[in-house]
Amino acid sequence: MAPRPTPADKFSFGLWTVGWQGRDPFGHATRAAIDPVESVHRLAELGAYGVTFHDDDLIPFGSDVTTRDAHIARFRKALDETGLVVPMVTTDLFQQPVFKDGGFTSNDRDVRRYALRKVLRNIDLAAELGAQTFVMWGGREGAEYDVAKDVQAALERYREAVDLLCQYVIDRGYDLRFALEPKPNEPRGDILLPTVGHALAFISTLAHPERVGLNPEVGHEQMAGLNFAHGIAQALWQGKLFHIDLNGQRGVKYDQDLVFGHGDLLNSFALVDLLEHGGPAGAPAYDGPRHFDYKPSRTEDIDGVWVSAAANMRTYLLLKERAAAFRADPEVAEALAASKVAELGVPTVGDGEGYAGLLADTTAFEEFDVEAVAARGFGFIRLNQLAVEHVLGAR
Ligand SMILES: [Mn+2]
Repeated sequence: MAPRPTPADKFSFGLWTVGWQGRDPFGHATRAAIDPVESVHRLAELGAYGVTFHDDDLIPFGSDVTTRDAHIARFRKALDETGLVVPMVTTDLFQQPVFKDGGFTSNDRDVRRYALRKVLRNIDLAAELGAQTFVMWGGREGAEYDVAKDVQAALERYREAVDLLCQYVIDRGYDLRFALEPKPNEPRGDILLPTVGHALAFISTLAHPERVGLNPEVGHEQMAGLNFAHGIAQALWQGKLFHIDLNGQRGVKYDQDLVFGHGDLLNSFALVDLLEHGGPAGAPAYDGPRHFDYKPSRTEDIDGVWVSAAANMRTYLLLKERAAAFRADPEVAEALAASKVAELGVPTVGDGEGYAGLLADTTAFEEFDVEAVAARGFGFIRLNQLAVEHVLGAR
């Protein structure tokens, strides 16, 4: 008995996900292209609420104005027919050969100016379609050769670009925020802003940091060997989780873009628990779109594409159910207490106590029984086993 997705679940998909034809560096496409209008209808039937796209997913690169308008009109009609919304639009500064050394950070100034013009045009479209978030994944902003890229200058140009785009959005009065998407490598040997942490540090240097947050992707952090749920927790703590890309990845290797939960299932459980119950008093910590950025593996035919799209949503809802059961289990509550998980929420030094009070407290040091406290176990394995058993449906 699996829960059925509804628009209230706020599931969204990129056109490029279900539309991926299976082309990889070693092989040709294994599937035909899908008309974006068909994707909108199929995703709506499956229970999604939103659809997202890169400019070039919807409007073939180089289209003249009449052709561009026609593509947008057909897409709008499909949105009207299905009720699907466009919560996010993103930019393609990676596919075309002109961007082979990047868009905002290409060594070639003319390319940088062209990239900004392309993005400004796409921002107008995002605002027209009512998107609240504009995602920027700088897939080509990077290098293969250390001596060929002045990284400090590249970061300066990256900042210049984001500052200019923020100013544009502010001056136009658009209700649009930017979300940077970190990735460590692929397609470039090394990509700038490789992890959540790097991107957060970069944002703090911007002219309008309040307008810029993150769009972290499960697989991108895991490609760097990092804990995705931890990265999301820090993004939430800093008020920077503007959007999220859910998918699956099995360890430090090429970007797999598997179905959500088909990689590290336990970390996916922790992630869903965090998103759904990690706010104040168990409220959702994140209320934005649950956006899937995955690729139906090239072994799948067109039916397999829609099966995989449904699988993302079903897995999310099953994990949400399991997380709720975990939170409601009295034995879990008892194990959480024994592990002092909530005690970490208590400030280490009391209100008004300061270092003077701490220095005056002999129980904190002089009379503190180091050996007795060191001998106490935290019971984390018991707690984690309860989580595993809930994920397995054994409780
Ligand atoms: Mn990916």
